[in-house]
Amino acid sequence: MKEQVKLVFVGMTSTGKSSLIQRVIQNQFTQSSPTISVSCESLQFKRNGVNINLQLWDTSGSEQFQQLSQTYYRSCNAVAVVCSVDQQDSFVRATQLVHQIRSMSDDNIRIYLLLNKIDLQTSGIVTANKLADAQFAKLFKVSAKTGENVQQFIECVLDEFTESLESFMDEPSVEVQRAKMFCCCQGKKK
Ligand SMILES: Nc1nc2c(ncn2[C@@H]2O[C@H](COP(=O)(O)OP(=O)(O)OP(=O)(O)O)[C@@H](O)[C@H]2O)c(=O)[nH]1
Ligand SMILES: [Mg+2]
Repeated sequence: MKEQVKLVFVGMTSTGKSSLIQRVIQNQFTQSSPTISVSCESLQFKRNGVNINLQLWDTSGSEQFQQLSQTYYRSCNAVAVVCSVDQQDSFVRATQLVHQIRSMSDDNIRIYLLLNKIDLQTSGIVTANKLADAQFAKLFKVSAKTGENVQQFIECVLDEFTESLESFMDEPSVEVQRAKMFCCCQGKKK
């Protein structure tokens, strides 16, 4: 059995979305240029006997591609909303994005807040904590440059996906419930 996890990175331009994806895929940090349009990379994992294809979708933070980005987070399992410690505007943008994602996506979508570039300074942490609390989103303080907490974030996405899959499996399907009802009626007739 192969499951697909679609994780989309959104956030203001220059917050480090492409650099974070590069850290996950290649475990390196090199200068990147602004993303044009959308791109996707994928990685294979195995969790509790389930093969998982993790797709990492990179979107552009620039205005001209906003419409396009929306079409990607409409159909994904999880979104990483990226802010940067040195860009105050990125917190405002992150709040707008969380609202937009919630209004346009499935209720089951997981929203994570990533505070990137923590190698530079720690000044954005208080704002990011407040934002995460207000939006009920899990916060990861990360650095694409040093790699700090990046793997932990990916592990969390995979773990939460696996847990949701297991709880879904535990729920009796409509067919099973119907079958139970049917058996019950049969029993009473006898
Ligand atoms: N110090 C530091 N710089 C970073 C980090 N992550 C990214 N950068 C730098 O920030 C700049 C923007 O990074 P990108 O990854 O291109 O940002 P982006 O969010 O993909 O930007 P768009 O594609 O325009 O939306 C680049 O100069 C990166 O080298 C980090 O963790 N620490
Ligand atoms: Mg980019």
